[in-house]
Amino acid sequence: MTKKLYSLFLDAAATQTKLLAILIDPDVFSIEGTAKFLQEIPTNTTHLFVGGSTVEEGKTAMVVAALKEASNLPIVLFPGDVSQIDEQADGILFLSLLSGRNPEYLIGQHVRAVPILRVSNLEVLPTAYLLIDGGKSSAVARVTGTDAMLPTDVQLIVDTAKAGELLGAKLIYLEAGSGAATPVSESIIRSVKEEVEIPLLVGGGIRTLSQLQQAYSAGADMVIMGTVFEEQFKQVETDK
Ligand code: 1GP
Repeated sequence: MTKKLYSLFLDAAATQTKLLAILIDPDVFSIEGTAKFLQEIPTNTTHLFVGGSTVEEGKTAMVVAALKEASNLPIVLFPGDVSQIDEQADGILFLSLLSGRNPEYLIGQHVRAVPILRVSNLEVLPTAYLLIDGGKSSAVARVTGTDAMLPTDVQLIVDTAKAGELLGAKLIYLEAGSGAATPVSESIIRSVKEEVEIPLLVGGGIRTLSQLQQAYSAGADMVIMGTVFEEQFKQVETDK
């Protein structure tokens, strides 16, 4: 890849080109099915994200290696913790969970990541990460011991995202939680977009084309989809 990941985000935002990341959770991904999985995802996929709230040690490296081998798409780590950092990827979302007040996920894991990041070529993307209640208990809330923000607290969500930008985050990620019953609402996306200038990522519970388009038209620069393709692929495999 000649262009750096972050400049691709900025270019896309400037030209209104919408980005689509498919999230692969190494814990449930079948490495043998990599090529087939990549055929099943949308042709307009721009990024592969790899990560999960809890992933068996060593599994991320195997999945990233298999994806690198089979695809030219940029691979971005979306790690639940420091054990999921793998330097074969192109970049890493350096997530600070600003919706919560657990120091471990605000700064603790980050400090522990530095010895690894210092000697890797991963492009680090500082990301303000906000968990917003998606109508279902989420792994992020469970693992981090934090509460999701209430979707009705729009001003608090906007202020939190803005605080992230002022602290130096380069991306904002609005997360409803993997498999959420309700994705982040258009009004939340629109309100955050009006306030922040950095690229806006939205994920959690987005399953249909119309939900995807709604997120884009409300102002998401990138949408992240995981569960729907995980399930579709399992179905394809079962039907064989
Ligand atoms: C989860 O935002 C991502 O971290 C994707 O969510 O699995 O619900 O698509 P889904």
